[in-house]
Amino acid sequence: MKRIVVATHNNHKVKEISAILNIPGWELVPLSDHISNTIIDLPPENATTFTGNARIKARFAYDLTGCATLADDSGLVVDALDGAPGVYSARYAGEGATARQCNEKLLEALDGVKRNKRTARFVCSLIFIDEDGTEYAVEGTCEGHISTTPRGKNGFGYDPLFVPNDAQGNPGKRTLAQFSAAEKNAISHRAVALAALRKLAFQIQPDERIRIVAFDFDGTLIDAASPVRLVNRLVLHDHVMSFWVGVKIAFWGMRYKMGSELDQSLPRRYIFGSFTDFPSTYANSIMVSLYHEKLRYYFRPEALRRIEEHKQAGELIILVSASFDPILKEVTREIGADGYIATQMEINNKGYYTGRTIGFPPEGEQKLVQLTAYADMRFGKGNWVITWAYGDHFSDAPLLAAAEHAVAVDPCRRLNSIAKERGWEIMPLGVQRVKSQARRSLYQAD
Ligand code: ITT
Repeated sequence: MKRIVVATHNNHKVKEISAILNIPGWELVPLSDHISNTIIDLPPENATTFTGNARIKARFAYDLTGCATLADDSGLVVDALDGAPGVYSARYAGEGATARQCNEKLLEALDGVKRNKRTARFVCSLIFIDEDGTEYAVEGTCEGHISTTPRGKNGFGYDPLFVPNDAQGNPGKRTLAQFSAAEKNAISHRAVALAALRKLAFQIQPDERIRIVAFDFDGTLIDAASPVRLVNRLVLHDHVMSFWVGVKIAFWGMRYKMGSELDQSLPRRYIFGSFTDFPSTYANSIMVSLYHEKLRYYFRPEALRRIEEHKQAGELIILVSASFDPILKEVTREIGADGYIATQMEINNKGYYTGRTIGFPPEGEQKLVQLTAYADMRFGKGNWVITWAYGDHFSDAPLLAAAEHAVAVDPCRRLNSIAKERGWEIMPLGVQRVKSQARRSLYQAD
């Protein structure tokens, strides 16, 4: 993934920008994280325009890092105050003032001003500097008015006082702090500016829906079942699980692969049952090393090839797997996927796994339910579509059915017949299997 360094110290901005921008193949990294967790002072913002200030921040970060850089300068422009606080929005009530103090000062300044004279707009100027130094400047606004009392707890800065107009341009009712994050990200000045940037610098049209490719992990992206491999390791290597429990789960794994209707919580219960005696950090390190020492050698080359093709076509890769969070996090990082959904296990306040899951694990119909919730939150309702879905087991069928193109990868017998019936693509049984020696050679370059 290529990096866009975001030149800001405002974490709210980073959150909003990350939720909106989503450029396939690029990741956003705050400047302080890029420079190994050091807080770097940004230069003084002494320009008189939003664009001028955004350019000061962007140039500074670009000169410092040599990476593609994005800077946002934004603020509130109130008509009755001749455009104040404007470029001084962050320090309207003095250097280092809190958002609450700025809001109080604004209410005082507008004391006695009638509702129809309280019109205002948020402005966001963005400067994006590409890796080769090319600069792109865009701006977005959000029209509304200033309410007479602060309302709502979401967002930041002047959100509790700013009431955006409704879709018809009439005065709205709720303040931005009463909007959910997704609602704000659909209409804000930052969203408008970022949509313009997506078009200008990345040629992505504003009305184009985000195209998601959903990939199951076990049996689909890899030619193995990670819970079964984990059990293997816990029995033979870490000696924290008894041999007979191991045999029981191996047998379960064989029947699962053949497509039997089975209780999917069984391996999870045994695995996390054996983790309850030591801290979750240790359990996580076992899962991470299992990935690096074993699982990554079982990637199906054809699946990796498909992923690269989807990335080239500008689609986002989201892994959806009932396997465990620490494993999926590693996979996502290594293959440069754009996100993942995995089983989250509960950790108690002493830092030990309790053996219970947080919410439902993403298996069966839950895969589609959770992917929908994730995408609605990240991209906004109606802004995305599942173009392709890949799975190997009949329990993946609801997810596959929701995609424009479904692919049954080396499928169990039941998924094989569902796929034939519905005309889904079938990646043939066994064809993608590579001897483990050959698999290793795939990674010799690492
Ligand atoms: P950086 O300079 O580090 O990016 P900052 O918060 O100082 O962070 P600005 O100089 O751009 O950023 O000041 C923007 C101020 O305008 C910000 O502190 C808020 O008070 C206000 N503001 C900007 N966008 C806003 C939004 O979406 N909602 C509420 N207030 C906003």
